[in-house]
Amino acid sequence: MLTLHGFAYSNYHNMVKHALLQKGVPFEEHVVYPNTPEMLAVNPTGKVPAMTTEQGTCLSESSVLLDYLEDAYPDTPLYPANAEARAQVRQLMKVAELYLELPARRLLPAALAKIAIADSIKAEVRTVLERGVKSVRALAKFAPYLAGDQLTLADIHLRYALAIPKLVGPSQLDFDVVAAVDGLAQWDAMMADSDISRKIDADMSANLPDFMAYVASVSK
Ligand SMILES: N[C@@H](CCC(=O)N[C@@H](CS)C(=O)NCC(=O)O)C(=O)O
Repeated sequence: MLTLHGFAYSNYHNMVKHALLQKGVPFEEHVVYPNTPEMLAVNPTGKVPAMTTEQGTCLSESSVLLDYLEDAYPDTPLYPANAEARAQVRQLMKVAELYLELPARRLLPAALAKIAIADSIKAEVRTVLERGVKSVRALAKFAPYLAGDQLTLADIHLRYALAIPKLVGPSQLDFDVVAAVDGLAQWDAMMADSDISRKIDADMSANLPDFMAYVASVSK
């Protein structure tokens, strides 16, 4: 059986877990934290998530894992069949990662461990987030899903890419990224209202004490 390595508080882990559940692919979860010997044994970067395929190959990088699942388990596709529409889904995913998730992540130490961050860095992060917000405004169709009437990987990716901007935006920048895009709050509520999202959110809450212990152990 396929194994997903990581932990339930990780938004990147949850993107892949959501896709696995959506596609109905059987898998087991191996709880492991970043940069530990166990994680490094399955992913040389030490980052979460990684996957061991049914054939025993170790793979990492969430976008690679998502594409692998589409290739290896084509039933219940999460990309549209049409090449342009697929590219638009990938464009939304890339925008969410580069201009929302990654910049917001720079403020995570401030939000989680109360580590001081320079105002100049906060200003840089805000500029990039504004680019992301403008792009989502332009690209998302909300019909009712991001790319039209079918749920795609863009929806799954953005749901979890928004986790960090939602956490750090209001607390560190006084900037509510979700409220800044018309329709995004309604889409976010729609995405939360599924058995899969509820399971992932419940697993995430249950993992919080262990995750905070991990954060405390690496912040020493
Ligand atoms: N580009 C990676 C990013 C994964 C990532 O940043 N994961 C976080 C957990 S949510 C992590 O492992 N952080 C530890 C570190 O950066 O050392 C992917 O898409 O899988």
